[in-house]
Amino acid sequence: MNAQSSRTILLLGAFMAGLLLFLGAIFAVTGYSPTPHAAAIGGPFQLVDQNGKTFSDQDMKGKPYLVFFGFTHCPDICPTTLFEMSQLMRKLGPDADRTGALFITVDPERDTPAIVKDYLASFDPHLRGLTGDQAAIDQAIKDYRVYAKKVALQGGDYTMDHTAIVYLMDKDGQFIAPFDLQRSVDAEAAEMRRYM
Ligand SMILES: [Cu+2]
Repeated sequence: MNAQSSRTILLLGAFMAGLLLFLGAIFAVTGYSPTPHAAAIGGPFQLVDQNGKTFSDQDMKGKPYLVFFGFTHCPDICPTTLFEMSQLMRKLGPDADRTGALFITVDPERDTPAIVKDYLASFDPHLRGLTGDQAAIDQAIKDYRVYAKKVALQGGDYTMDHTAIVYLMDKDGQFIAPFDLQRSVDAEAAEMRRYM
């Protein structure tokens, strides 16, 4: 495992610990188990898709969808995750049109719509890549409680450390749960279909 993977896994662990604490706090205050909608993760956004068109959370109304934050220069976690999301979309067949999968960049400085479009050409066409101005991306990062940080590399280049959670959102854009891509694609498709 390389340094990038271990860092990403650490971030994943930190996020999950935070989420558990958050849900635990709700449980402590209310005295009963939180509904799946209790966790305030996600929110409205207005970004730009890989074709340069404005795209907002409203465009996903009526469909359950996945959200994943990453960047096109990512060496391994992002391509692997997008590949797994592509497999799920393929498995869903015609039902894929009744769901969605969003890839939101944490690196809008480099990830222009054209770059994102080029990058997504290697994946299932149901994947939509979103970028935008720094303020809009920062807001989405904050709303989804994503950790994203620029890390300088030798020679003036940089990479991004980022949370590698895949979020499952319901038809109304409410967060349901982190979506587990480490299982059979049949189990993943069955979970997606439950929320259609
Ligand atoms: Cu990545």
